[in-house]
Amino acid sequence: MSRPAVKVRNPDLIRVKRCNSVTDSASLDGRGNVPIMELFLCAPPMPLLEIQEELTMTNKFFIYPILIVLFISLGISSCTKENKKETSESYSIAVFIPGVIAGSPTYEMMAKGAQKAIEETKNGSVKIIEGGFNQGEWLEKITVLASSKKYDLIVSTNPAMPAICNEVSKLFPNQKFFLLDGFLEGNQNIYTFRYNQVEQSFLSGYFAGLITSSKMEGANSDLKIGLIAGQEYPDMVKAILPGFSAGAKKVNNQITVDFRVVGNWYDAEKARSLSESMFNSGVDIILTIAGGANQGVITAAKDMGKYILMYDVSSYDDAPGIIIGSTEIKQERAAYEKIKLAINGEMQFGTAEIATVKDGWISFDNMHPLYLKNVTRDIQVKLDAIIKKLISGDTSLNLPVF
Ligand code: RBF
Repeated sequence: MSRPAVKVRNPDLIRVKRCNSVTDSASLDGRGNVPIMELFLCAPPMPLLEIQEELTMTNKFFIYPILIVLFISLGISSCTKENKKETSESYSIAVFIPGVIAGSPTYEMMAKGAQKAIEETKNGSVKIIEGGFNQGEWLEKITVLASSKKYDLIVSTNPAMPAICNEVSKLFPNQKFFLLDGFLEGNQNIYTFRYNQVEQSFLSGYFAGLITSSKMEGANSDLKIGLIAGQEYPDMVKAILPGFSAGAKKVNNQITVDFRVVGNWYDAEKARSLSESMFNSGVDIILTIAGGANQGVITAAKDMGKYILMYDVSSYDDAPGIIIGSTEIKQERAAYEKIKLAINGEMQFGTAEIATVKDGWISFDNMHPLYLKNVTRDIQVKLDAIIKKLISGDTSLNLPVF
């Protein structure tokens, strides 16, 4: 892990290093300096005293008190250095994007939040790394980041990342991780922040149920709604799909969900053809959670005069009258606020937080002018009532742990 590199004014001091752990190049900062705290921790104070022997009596009079203060302050900072950074404003983050940013709202929001937190940190630095769509390479890429020991914190997002980072953590036990949209408890170097996606998809399903049961222009008489996912993964099949179905069935128990999987997070053409087939089979609204492939779903809905429901970030303006509903998660805020905590040494590593509607981390964008214009008033009123119940805590939905 990189530590605040305090510039050593007297290069001779570097010669006093005696501890093996500072002989490896990873312990040097980018300019080849040994971080002074590390120097202090590993080398006994003796060498500094040796240097003092050369000082004149007059100098000693002034220098000793300064050295004592320096020792005390370094001693205090070394005791707290594991988890506390308040002694220095230097902080270095690697943001690992498991995929690409373009087209993936949760990734974009994470990157923005991290940048904002670092902009407010004197001597802070952030490096954003796109890991690409080959998921088999992510473990290796995270390993490379951790082994560089350059980053105080590695930040990432998606439900697959906790297991990957847990593996890397075994090899690099000093590396800290902050993982959004994922869940892992008990690793003292990992803090996770997961959204209650049962609540989020329940809201989506309830809204889709109201639309398919309605007499709105794009709605037909079939009680069928759709969900397209980039990939089939535990959170999708055990939280999002069941929540979506439960929400719709709260409106009408006869409603069925047509669930399809693109197989990746970028193939818009495949997503378009899947959507076309779903709309042809009687689906009138699709919830799309497919990253860059969402564009294909939107194209099909535009061509066929059907409806789209977005997830995580509201984007009504991308297809007015077609995108008619959207949940939102406050991922940018979460990245920003939690990284600030980490910088201040207050992140609760080893714990896992669940973010809910009640706590304000998940919502439905029911104030957007295009929502208010395109969705009938009776549907708005019914949706508002459910949102209110989740906010007040009258209704809460359990997120399974798996
Ligand atoms: N969501 C995206 O928007 N883009 C992606 O590239 C993406 N890749 C994912 C890869 C894996 C292995 C998993 C488990 C999920 C991925 N997601 C992706 C889904 C994302 O993390 C999140 O669950 C959904 O966006 C719903 O909030």
